[in-house]
Amino acid sequence: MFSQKIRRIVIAVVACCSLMAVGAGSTTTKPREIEIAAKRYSFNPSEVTLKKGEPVTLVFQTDDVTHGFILPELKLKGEIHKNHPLKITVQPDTVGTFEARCSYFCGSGHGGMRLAFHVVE
Ligand SMILES: [Cu+2]
Repeated sequence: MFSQKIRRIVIAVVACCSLMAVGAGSTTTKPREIEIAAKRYSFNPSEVTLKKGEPVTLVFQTDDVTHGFILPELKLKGEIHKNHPLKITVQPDTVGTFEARCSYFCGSGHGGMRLAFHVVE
């Protein structure tokens, strides 16, 4: 029983050290970033291709008014404020084309603000 307890402690220490090793190398595993500019009344780029299973950070910025972003199929949403980039990390697990839209009323052309996501194998 005593040795079992020691074994557990050893396993805990090894697990802890391997987590630290992963943490130390995290700069190489940082998700790829895709910058997307939102402005009245479009997203630029208007189409983004993601790879299934690959984590990617979407960085939204605006220089005019507040915009929003919603993509129900990938359970993503947020508000994009001037001088405050919106960062959303996504790891899509479904292949297909999904259409995101602006979710914050930003003016007369708001309804036309669309952004297509193509998730490929
Ligand atoms: Cu809008």
